[in-house]
Amino acid sequence: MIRLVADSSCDVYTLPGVDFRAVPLHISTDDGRAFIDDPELNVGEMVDCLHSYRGRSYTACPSVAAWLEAFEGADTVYVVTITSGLSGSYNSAKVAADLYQQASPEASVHVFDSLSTGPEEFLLLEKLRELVNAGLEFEEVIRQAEDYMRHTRLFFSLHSLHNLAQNGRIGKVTAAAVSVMNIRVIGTASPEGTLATIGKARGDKRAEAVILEQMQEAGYQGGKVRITHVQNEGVAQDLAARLRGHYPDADISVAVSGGLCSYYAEKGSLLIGLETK
Ligand code: X90
Repeated sequence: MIRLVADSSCDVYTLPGVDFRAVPLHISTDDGRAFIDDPELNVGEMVDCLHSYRGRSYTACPSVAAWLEAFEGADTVYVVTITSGLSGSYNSAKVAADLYQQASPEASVHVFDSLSTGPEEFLLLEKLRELVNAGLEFEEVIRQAEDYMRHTRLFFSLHSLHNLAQNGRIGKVTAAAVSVMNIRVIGTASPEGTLATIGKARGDKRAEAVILEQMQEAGYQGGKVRITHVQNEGVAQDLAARLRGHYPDADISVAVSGGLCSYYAEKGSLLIGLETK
């Protein structure tokens, strides 16, 4: 049996048309509140609660045991993790994959380091579903998926870098650049899978324009686009509508961020995963 497994940074908990498991990351506060990023999580409530919380908060990647449990029963497993540049999730999944293969030598497990998060990871999952359902062999699925990863990108617009800075996921210089009213930080996932800022924009309209410019520069030519947002549906839909204006046949969708991405991207954010030429 073939299974796709991803950590919950992919923003979805189900993936129709394939055997799929999402393994939750965990979010917690130093006053003892804990949020598990699974289908039961009320993401909106968590975001509001943390937005007004003045103490420290943290995240934790899936344990080796949690990954192992998600692999259980499958003989071919394709795993997708959030970037190893910002999380221990990939390392944890690799340890689990080795243990699983030791216990079941006939099993095949491959772990993809997305070097990204959210909507770019989701594009990879959709591609893996397509390759698996086309009946391709294990090595061929890996080869084509790796090639696909060279043709996708992630851009984002953030209102706050507070949670990224608090958890040491960005440098002090980057962190110092924000927290000014109405300023959005526009950025991308670097080739190493870390957060790279491109610039700042005043207001969502300007942020949208910068993102559209960046997409064009990255070689966007009407391929798939996956937009996720944290309590910013209007701007996300507006961006999608503008893209559809240029590319009426493009497959573009808008969805809300899951728990992990919502925690780090924070209120008002947009994340955009896209196919490039
Ligand atoms: O605890 C953990 O292991 C999880 C750590 C995750 C840290 C980063 C999450 C980023 C979420 C923020 C904007 C996009 C940045 C993309 C850079 C690759 C989304």
